Amino acid sequence: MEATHRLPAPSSKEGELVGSQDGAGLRIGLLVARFNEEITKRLLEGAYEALERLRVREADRRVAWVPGAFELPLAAGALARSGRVDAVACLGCVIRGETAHDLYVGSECARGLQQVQLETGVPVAFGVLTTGSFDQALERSGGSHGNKGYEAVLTAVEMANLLREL
Ligand code: INI
Repeated sequence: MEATHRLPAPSSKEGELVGSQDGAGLRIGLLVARFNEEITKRLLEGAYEALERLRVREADRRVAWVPGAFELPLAAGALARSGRVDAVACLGCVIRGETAHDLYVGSECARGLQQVQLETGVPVAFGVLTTGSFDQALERSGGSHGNKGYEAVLTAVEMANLLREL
């Protein structure tokens, strides 16, 4: 397993389909939330590393920032419908606070992103951390638990390729 991610490696028997992790020729959108920017910048670094390793060309990348995770679904919908990308990876960080605010932000973000991918048919990867502490977020953005930004790009590429085969 690579230190950058904790996703199981794809394996398939003859006759089974699995999306390739080759991003050459794919157009990938990255949306990043500024809230908890210290963490989301680390997720973005992981995402860029994955784009490089998976050979997604610089001209095929579209990167945009939004204020917080709550805004990710709206921007993901616009990008998915633009026809400019084959998949979108969304990066954000929701950390538990004293009130229930984070629960609303995190669940609406997840629900909204799932809705966008189901409605548009464009894969939308959920690279949004929902942690109980800042330290847990650090561990998952390039620490001992890998980098969810890297994973999100890997998922976006694999799903874009799989949809072409289905
Ligand atoms: N946005 C986040 O991305 N993470 C958080 O932890 C967070 N909390 O907990 O407040 C958060 N709030 C802002 C939210 O995403 C919206 O930007 C804001 O409510 C305006 O719509």
